[in-house]
Amino acid sequence: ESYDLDPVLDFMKEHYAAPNAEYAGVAKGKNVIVIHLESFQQFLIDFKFEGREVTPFLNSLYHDQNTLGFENFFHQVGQGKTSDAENMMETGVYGLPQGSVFTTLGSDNTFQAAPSILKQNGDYTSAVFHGNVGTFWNRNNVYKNFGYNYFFDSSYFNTDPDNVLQYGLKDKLLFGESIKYLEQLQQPFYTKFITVTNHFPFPLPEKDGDFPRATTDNTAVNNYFATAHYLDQSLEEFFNYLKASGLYDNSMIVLYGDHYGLSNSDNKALLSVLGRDPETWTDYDNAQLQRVPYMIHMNGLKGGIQKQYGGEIDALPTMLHLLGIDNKNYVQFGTDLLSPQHDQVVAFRNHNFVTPDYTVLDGTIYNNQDGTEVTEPTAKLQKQVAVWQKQVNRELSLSDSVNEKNLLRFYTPQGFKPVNPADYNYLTGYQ
Ligand code: GP9
Ligand code: MN
Repeated sequence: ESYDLDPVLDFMKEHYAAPNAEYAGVAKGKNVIVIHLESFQQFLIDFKFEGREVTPFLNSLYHDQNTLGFENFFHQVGQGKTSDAENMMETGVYGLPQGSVFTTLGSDNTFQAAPSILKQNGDYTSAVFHGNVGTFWNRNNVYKNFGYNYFFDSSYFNTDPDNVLQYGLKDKLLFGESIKYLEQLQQPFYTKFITVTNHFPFPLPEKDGDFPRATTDNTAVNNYFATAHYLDQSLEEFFNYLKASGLYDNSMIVLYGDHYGLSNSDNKALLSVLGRDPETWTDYDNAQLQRVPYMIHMNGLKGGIQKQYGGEIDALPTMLHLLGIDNKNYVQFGTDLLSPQHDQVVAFRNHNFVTPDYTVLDGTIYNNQDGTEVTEPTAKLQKQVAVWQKQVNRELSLSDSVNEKNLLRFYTPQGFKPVNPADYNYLTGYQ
């Protein structure tokens, strides 16, 4: 099946976007701290509920002069939810059309993921901090194929019932209790903190936060702002620690939302909070809510709000170029968001897509200027949309073949050493 590789490598050659000279290597040798914002949607940024900013800390970070804040960055997950986001963010390959690539193929497939790339280009030590059991989403096996040196799962933390909520340790405790491990890591390190408190249907005990609840007929909508506010507070506490410890000055901090928190059916109740008329709400509006934050913050970075369209698939090429590592020889389906050649066609897992000017959902074209359906597209527009759809279909099917045929066992990028998962084991904290 290695001949299946050729169309993949052809696509990589055509689709490659070179680094932006202004940003290439500006973070070289810095620690990388990735913060996974569970179920956090971009509409929460700068959003006020009953006159109060839901996420004042993230708002200030988003507008900080040392932050690249992406305004049109979309999640691209399928049924794998968090695990699809992780796969895209760390390998540059999509999740599967159905199910989760982590659970179905993650134990035995060959990956060329961020931890191993950074290990081999800068001798980075890598670790994940996550307050859920390590077997969830088959992470304990997948991370060995990613080349993570450490995986601090719930067994490393104090998971008394009062400290845990739904999928794991409350976020403030995750950040607080991870510090003793973080400080032991050899630098430069590449770390990922996966939060969980802001998870559907967003229950939060009154003692953990007094942010006002909405009063719609939908519990998830009512609670969403309180758990997002709690997550925001946990981030502020963590940043205060990073600054006090000095880690802030030699780290690049990357934050992203993994996928939507409120689904299209929840959005009906959200309208009243957003002040939108249900009569005018369409699939176009649901698609616009699929934006998630993507922020890159580093002391001294030339920041600014970024308008280019992109998604989770573009994150790894962007990060590698900032670290001075060229992704040219890697099989990654996205492009560096900062590159002049960045491809702004954003594919969703279901083959729908958005571009800066149009949103195309099951073949229906919407104009992004005013959100209206283009009922009589010109021949020129129809042709252009067909070209975009063809590329989206090609990109997703090539990614599916990489996953389903495990093609990376046949392709080792020049200079890359394949990962041996047997080199890693994640002993629990209590052994
Ligand atoms: C599970 C947590 C939530 O450990 O990451 O996963 P999700 O339900 O969002 O996929
Ligand atoms: Mn998630």
